[in-house]
Amino acid sequence: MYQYFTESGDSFQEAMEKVKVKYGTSAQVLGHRTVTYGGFLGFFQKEGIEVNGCIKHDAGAADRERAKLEEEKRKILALAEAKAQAAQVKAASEEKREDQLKAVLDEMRSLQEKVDKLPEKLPQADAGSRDHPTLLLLEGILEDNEFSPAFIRMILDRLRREITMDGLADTEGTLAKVRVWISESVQLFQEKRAGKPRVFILVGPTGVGKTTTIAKLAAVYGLGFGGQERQKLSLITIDNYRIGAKMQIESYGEIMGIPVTCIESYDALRQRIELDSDKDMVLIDTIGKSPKDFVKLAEMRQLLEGTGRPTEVHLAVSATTKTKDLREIFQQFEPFGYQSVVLTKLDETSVVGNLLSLLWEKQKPVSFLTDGQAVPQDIHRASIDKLLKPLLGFAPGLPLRTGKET
Ligand SMILES: Nc1nc2c(ncn2[C@@H]2O[C@H](COP(=O)(O)OP(=O)(O)O)[C@@H](O)[C@H]2O)c(=O)[nH]1
Ligand SMILES: [Mg+2]
Repeated sequence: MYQYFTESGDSFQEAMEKVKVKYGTSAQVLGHRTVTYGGFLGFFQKEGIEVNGCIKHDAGAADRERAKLEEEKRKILALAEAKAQAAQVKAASEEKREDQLKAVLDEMRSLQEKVDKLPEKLPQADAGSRDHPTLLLLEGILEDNEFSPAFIRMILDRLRREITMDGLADTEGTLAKVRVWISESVQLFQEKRAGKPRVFILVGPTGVGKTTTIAKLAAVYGLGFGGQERQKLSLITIDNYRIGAKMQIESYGEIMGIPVTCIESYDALRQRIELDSDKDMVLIDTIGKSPKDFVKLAEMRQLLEGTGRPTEVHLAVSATTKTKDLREIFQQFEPFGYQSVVLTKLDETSVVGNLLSLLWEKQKPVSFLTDGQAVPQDIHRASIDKLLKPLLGFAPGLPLRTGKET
């Protein structure tokens, strides 16, 4: 059960102080914004900061406290009775007995008041919410961005270890620091110049945009799109399932003036690579539809390594994939020894924490990002700025929550 609150002050610190005094340390701050308040008819208004958040009422803790008080009450009643009996036995003066009873009754009354007030009372903070408000704020922001629990733990542990209480009081500064740590967790793929032709194989689940990405890459490397030095290219596809797929890549090749070969056997692949020895780069589009394709892909990679060509395997994953499926895909394609990841369809999602968490967990660099269907403009070399741009809540003025309620 949550109770929501809004508090304002001249500064963020002042508003936070009010929150702490009013709601205690179990209050979780969800966001803040600049507001104008006070004044009369628009004059003498002040600019301040409004903080909003919620308090989680732990029903269990309230029940436990109530049970404890009931037990105490029972004990006191028993004690009162025993005292009353003892007083009678001793036949002490009437006055003294009354005094004793009065004291016991007062004690019981105050206890009863405590019990009555219980539902309005703030619950005991649990271990997590005893944390500094900035840590709670950050935890919420990271969760909103769908970072994995392991990633969030890594960031919070580092904050507890490296940032002092004074440091945490500077919320903006702490947010900026965490953004830097997130950026440091990302690895960018470094292209190596390791001989000719460079063999670039794109693997990945069906429908993530591999063929489209190969066409975009053909424009980048083959036509020098985006400032890249122009290279002599050859395109290969092993997608023989669909006539459409073959035509799709062939028509791109034709438009760009880049030769396209559709291979069906290892011999054909070996021959093609031999023939392409004058090329700077060979781009290979693949298909991963059935287990048979996977066997074929793994064997193809071995075969290519056998030719002594510098072979790079890149895994294409769609940014719209659910975390659980992403994990499975990363695992499933592990046997191909992919060195890098291409993130596709970034235009279709607003959260990237799940992707960033997995890349960090698997220690895989990112080579390219795609953010639309248009060939060739919707492809970009992976950069920290582009990857971190969708992050919510890390810059002033940006929304702090995705609007999702817990
Ligand atoms: N929104 C969006 N769609 C894309 C992107 N890349 C590819 N697509 C679309 O995804 C669909 C499948 O693409 P395709 O290249 O055939 O996928 P493949 O099966 O992996 O080869 C097509 O409709 C593409 O236009 C992207 O970056 N953003
Ligand atoms: Mg395809």
